[in-house]
Amino acid sequence: MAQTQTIDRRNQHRSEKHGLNAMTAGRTGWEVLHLTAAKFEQHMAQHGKRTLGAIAFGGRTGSVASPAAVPCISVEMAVAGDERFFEVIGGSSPVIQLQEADIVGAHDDAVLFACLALTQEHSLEADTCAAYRRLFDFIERAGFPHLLRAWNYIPHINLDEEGLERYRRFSVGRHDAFVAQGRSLGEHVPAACALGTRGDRVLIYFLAARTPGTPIENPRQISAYDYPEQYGPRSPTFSRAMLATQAGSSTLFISGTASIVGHQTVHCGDLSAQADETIVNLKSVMAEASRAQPAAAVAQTRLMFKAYLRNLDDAPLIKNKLAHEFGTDIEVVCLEADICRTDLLLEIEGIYTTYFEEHS
Ligand code: 3EB
Repeated sequence: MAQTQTIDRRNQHRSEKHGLNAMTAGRTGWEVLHLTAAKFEQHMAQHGKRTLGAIAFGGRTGSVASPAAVPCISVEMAVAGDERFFEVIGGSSPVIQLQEADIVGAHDDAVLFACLALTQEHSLEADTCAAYRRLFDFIERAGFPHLLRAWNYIPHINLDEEGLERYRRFSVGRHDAFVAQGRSLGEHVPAACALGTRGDRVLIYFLAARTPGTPIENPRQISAYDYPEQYGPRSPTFSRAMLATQAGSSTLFISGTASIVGHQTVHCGDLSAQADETIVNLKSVMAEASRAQPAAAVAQTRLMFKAYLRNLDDAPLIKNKLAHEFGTDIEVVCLEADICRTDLLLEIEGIYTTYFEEHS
């Protein structure tokens, strides 16, 4: 019943968009925000105490630091139309900060943010495996064993390293870590993305929860964890999306989504057609997720995208296509990044939040 309603409902409530700030200020629970540099400063001054973490895009260093007194990671990726862009993980007070070796993080009652920056010491697969195992130990010890979403940023992602592309080496290491920690390789793998950066360190950040989310697949695509061997010796360990609910709202983390049908890249070399196919895939995942939504009345929705483009000159076209398909009140940021298949020109990830009407 709910599946056909989500998009329409959002449009119906478009005029309420500016009520979001009031909702954000008075809300409890966690949320992901996408902010400009100016808004980030303002937001941190006001809400720093209940902030779990921040990710700065456009910066020059791939370092983990806490300039804003919260766990923070900096991703070297050019941002269309701006110097910097911030992704902020907002939580509820009290926020507990944690640090273990090279991992910094923070959690509130419901959700945990953790990040690390990796200097390559051995092979990329060995380093990735060790990093993922440390991250798994970290979230498990903190009491948040259920991975919702993982972001992976990898220098020279398409570079061949002794006969195997670095993305494929990364996939091997990640896969091995799931196996080594006794984690499921199919059901309940997190939503994720894997993109190239101009930096020199592998950056990984996680959102994890005390209770499991609901993984969502895309009927138009073979599950990534079932990809055939032609895409690498170990299949990528991610789900197409993860739905996480909290009191009053649900959040759909849509994984990096590209012009793939079945397991094959389609529209090689054609940016516009790849964008259209990607949008069909985004809609397909969202429709699939709406079937798993709680059967509560929708008060408002919010949709934001990060579009990764090999060429930032394509940003206006992508923004136009997304606005045309999803409405002009969506939030879109375009970032310059290499995509993990050499024939893909773009990849788009999303966060779709549904706020439910309150019951008394
Ligand atoms: C794809 O659908 C495109 O390895 O974590 C998208 C999202 C992709 C996540 C990952 C890879 C990953 O296969 C690539």
